[in-house]
Amino acid sequence: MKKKIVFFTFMFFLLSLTGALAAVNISLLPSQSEIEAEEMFTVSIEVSGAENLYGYEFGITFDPARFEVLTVREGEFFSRSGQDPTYLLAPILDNGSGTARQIVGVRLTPGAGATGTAMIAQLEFKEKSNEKSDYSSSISFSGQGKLLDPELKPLTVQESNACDIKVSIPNVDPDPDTVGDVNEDGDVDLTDAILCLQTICGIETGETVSTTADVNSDGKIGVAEAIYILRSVSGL
Ligand SMILES: [Ca+2]
Ligand SMILES: [Ca+2]
Repeated sequence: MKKKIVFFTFMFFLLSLTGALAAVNISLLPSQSEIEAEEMFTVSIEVSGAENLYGYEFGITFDPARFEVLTVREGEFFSRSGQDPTYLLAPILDNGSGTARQIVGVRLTPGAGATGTAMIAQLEFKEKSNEKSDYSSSISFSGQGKLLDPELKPLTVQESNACDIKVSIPNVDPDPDTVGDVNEDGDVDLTDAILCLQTICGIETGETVSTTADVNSDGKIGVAEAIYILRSVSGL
């Protein structure tokens, strides 16, 4: 009998411990699982199973050769779509080292935390690599991060999930018959070079700018084509 009491007491202790560690997970969720070169995308910080969440602090790390972070904004969940006042500290964005630090948000209504599953903040990124082929790269939390209740006591985070961004790079082999001929008139000449330079400067000419003139298989008409054409015209 005594053994049974000890067993049930132990089981009750285990169950209450499991309850105390009610799963609060934080995840990084990309807006798209696959993007293209130079495309912008967002990564949301989502909290699931939060009870009485009052404040948070996160850091994010990413490959600085491939991505840059543009902005960080607060998710609607934390302010209950603007009903409650909140404060988002200005994060420290360092695209040189590939970090977004001090992503800190706090609610300002005394004693009232947010409960549920939703996005608490969102980061906007841009792909910036000059990779020649498809690749995949992770964006992850740097360190543990903190979730706080209204008494500023930490909530236990069970899982922190990173995300992978797949980037597809257009890979078209240059066609010797069309390479450098930006306006598709059959010749590679100064007009093509000028069109390249106008394209680089964002000048709208109304002329054809054909990607079959691409010389370096990046799917774009730009500096590489201008240099190729000018060398070609000069007989270099
Ligand atoms: Ca031409
Ligand atoms: Ca090109």
